[in-house]
Amino acid sequence: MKLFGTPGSPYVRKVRLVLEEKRIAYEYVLTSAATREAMVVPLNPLGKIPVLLADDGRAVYDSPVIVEYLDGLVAEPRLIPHAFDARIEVRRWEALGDGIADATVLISHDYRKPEAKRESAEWYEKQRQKIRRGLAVMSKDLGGREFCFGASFTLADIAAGYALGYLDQALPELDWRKPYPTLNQLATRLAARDSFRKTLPAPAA
Ligand SMILES: N[C@@H](CCC(=O)N[C@@H](CS)C(=O)NCC(=O)O)C(=O)O
Repeated sequence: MKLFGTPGSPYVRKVRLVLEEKRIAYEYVLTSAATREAMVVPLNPLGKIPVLLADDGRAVYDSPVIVEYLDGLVAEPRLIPHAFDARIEVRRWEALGDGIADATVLISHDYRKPEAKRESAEWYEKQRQKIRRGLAVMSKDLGGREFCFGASFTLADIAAGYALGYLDQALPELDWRKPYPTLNQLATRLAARDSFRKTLPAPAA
């Protein structure tokens, strides 16, 4: 199986975390803006990464669908519970992580534009509010527990961990750790796992 992506994409890291946790062998195919048209578009008409090319030849996207595919493909360790309520809770955590990552991607991409072409201060504040509100709910729902959902590691922890890691990398000035000490502890615990260490992107040069 092949995963198409770039180390800078938080969604690609999320999928790599799942592959590592489930110990699924894969070939990581690096894409770039220059190769995207030729490599990604034939697999995903939306032209977005990550895309997974499964061994049976099917292309799977986007990251929530890839994660579901991988969790169904290899039974253990199960990252998305079967039970309905538990499943919805874990997927809600995933949506929170993805939403925080979405707002962070928007801000960090806009930062790279020349100043005159950047979005307004109100737009930036709106994105930051989504991040802050998402963090507040993550913190409240985590409470004093070790795992984001239930008594073991699930996709909920991957979702929180990849989003918090991406915040550190893309928006270090947001300094979320002080206001959310239990999320800070969670992020520190997760960062020590092999899967997180192995997929940590190199700092920007
Ligand atoms: N919801 C998608 C988001 C994927 C996404 O936006 N990927 C970005 C890279 S971080 C991308 O490929 N952007 C190129 C584009 O939008 O054309 C997922 O979870 O996979």
